[in-house]
Amino acid sequence: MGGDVGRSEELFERARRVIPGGVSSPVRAFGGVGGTPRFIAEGRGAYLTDVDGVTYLDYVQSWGALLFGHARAEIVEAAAAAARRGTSFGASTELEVELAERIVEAVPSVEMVRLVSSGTEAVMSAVRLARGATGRDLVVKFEGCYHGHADALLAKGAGSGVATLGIPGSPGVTEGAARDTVTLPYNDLEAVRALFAERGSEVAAVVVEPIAANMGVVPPAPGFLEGLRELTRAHGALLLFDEVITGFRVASGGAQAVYGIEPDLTTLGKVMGGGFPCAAFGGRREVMERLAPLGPVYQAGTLSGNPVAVAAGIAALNLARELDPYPALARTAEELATGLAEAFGRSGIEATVNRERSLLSGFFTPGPVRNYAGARAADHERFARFFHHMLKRGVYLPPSGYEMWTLSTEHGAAEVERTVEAAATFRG
Ligand code: HOZ
Repeated sequence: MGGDVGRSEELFERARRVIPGGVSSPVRAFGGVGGTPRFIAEGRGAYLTDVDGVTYLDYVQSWGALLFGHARAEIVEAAAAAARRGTSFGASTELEVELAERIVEAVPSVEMVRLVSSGTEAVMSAVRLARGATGRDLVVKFEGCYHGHADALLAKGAGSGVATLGIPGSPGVTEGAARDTVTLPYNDLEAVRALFAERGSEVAAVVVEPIAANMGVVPPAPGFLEGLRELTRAHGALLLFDEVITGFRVASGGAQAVYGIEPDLTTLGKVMGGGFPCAAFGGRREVMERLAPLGPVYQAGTLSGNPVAVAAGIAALNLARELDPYPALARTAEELATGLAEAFGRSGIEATVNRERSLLSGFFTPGPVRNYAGARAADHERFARFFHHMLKRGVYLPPSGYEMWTLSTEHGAAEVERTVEAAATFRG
């Protein structure tokens, strides 16, 4: 059960002297919920243990990177074996060819893929490629979606930590970058139609999370993704699905396989790296062939295709292929979502639990939550109280009402029951 935080407090104080805010990534600082961020000593399956020896049921799972829970033996062994053969070569390996082949085989629209080290890098590079391939500058994105922290994608309203901190954008993003980015409301196809009617010939790419998961979870409205596909095609713009979260999490083929829509470009990360820094962007051959060294669009990286990360990624994708965990994950998410909604209902707490496949999150609002305005209208102070209520009962939720709750294959009936029981005693 949540209790002593002495060692975490000590470490946080020490960290703040040498790391801005004491963290390597902003949301981890608990700014959205207050209190002391837990410093983690180790993880096993669905559980984390912090440096004070307290064990928590973990719904962060490295922000979606872990599909098979913490320290899954097959993944750890694959990475360790690769590391013993050398940790980085800066040259091609058989393993990276294998991972690329596995991605091309699994993700319907991807004919060629380039490996990189993070989701941010993947989307940033895919946007440059889209601009290079179309000869256009404008990028359209959606409020509350998060595509990493590259300038073009941070401008004018992003989700995740930017939403948690309640900041409109970021100093340091140039006016030029902001000018070349248009942000529209998620699920508002009419707004996209109007933008294309006015500036269609300027649009290089529409970038979208096919299931939004950085403003809490917001599923696409029926027809929204289909409409984006039609509009981009009609106007010679590229459609970029950011599947860093959904790729290999909602299905092996990602959200595009679930909805039957083929984007021109796709970005992947998180699950495909098995918990290591490994990400990718891919798409239609003729677009990908514009990349250096074949084409003029430049992109590179010393640690791209790193053999340890790639070995871990292949092990994760092997598990996904062998176990086909997706139907069970979606069922677990459904049970959890239903249990939470009933618990809040019994306590008279106004809440909306959004779920799509295995992705879910709760909002303290009667809802419905269909876009960022809806997510913002939720009671985030109540979420902060709920977060600490759960933490005290040993359940570690993402420390922000703008983040999804992540399930792994190690979350089963016992974990759902424990979570719902803890939520049932929350009084607001
Ligand atoms: N942007 C990530 C959540 N959507 C947070 C990454 C982290 O803090 O590790």
